[in-house]
Amino acid sequence: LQLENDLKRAIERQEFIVYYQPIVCLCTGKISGFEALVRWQHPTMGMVSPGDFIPVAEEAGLISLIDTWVLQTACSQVHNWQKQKLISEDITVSVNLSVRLFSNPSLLTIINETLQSTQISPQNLKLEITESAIMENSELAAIILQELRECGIDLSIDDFGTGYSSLGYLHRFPVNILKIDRSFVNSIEQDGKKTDLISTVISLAHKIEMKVIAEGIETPEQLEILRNLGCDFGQGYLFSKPLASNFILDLLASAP
Ligand code: G
Ligand code: G
Ligand code: MN
Ligand code: NA
Repeated sequence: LQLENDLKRAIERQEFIVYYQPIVCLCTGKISGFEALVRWQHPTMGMVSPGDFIPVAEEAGLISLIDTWVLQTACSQVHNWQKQKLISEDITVSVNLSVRLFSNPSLLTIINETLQSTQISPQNLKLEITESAIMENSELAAIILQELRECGIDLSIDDFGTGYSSLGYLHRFPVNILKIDRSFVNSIEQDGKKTDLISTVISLAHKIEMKVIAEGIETPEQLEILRNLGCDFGQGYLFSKPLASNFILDLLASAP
């Protein structure tokens, strides 16, 4: 309950920070975009992980507010980097959408207002939605996803493989990127079955014109396997952990 009360004041007290984790093109090795990941700098508890406070925020009905703040912050950050010519025009930012915000009737308005006020193009924004968010109300989800796609926003299925849905089902929805959950990437180099599974997922995804991002790449061996399987993009500690914006600047300065 204390945490819930603290959360209520966290936005106005400016205790949230957005970290950015690079998403790398496995063909070129170049950064293609960043995933925005929220952090909470609690005044006495220190850094609280989203894994710990997001469930509390959902319970307290605060998650849409937090997500909207992250969306706004990440879009204006990208606009700033673009304006200063620190990133090229095609670099994207991926923002996580909670089930709550996803099914909020004002979602489209929120997104459009954010694009307008931050002056970024819809092509620069990607939204990440979990399988469960889609499954919860799939008829409504299909409509919302279609509207978002019509705005020109790419849609990613986050944590793919951890839910109950299959690609055969998901491909009916207008989503165009699949993020393979890190539990499938973890120890792939010691597990031929995992490699076969990921290989099948990548082939199927490509057949239905979806791009694939592998999450949680930690070793050069994992990277090599995934690259050979034709995986399009990668994300993980091997490239970089999620970083505060000023550290992203250092990373960009030292990038090839
Ligand atoms: O960044 P981290 O490693 O701790 O993230 C833990 C979880 O929190 C992940 O599942 C991630 O999707 C989620 N998460 C991180 N940032 C956000 C956010 O801004 N909004 C929502 N809804 N979830 C987030
Ligand atoms: O659920 P979602 O994919 O949005 O969350 C991403 C989460 O994965 C964040 O908590 C982020 O900090 C974490 N993460 C990113 N890269 C790695 C990695 O290489 N290894 C591990 N174990 N976690 C990672
Ligand atoms: Mn995500
Ligand atoms: Na994920």
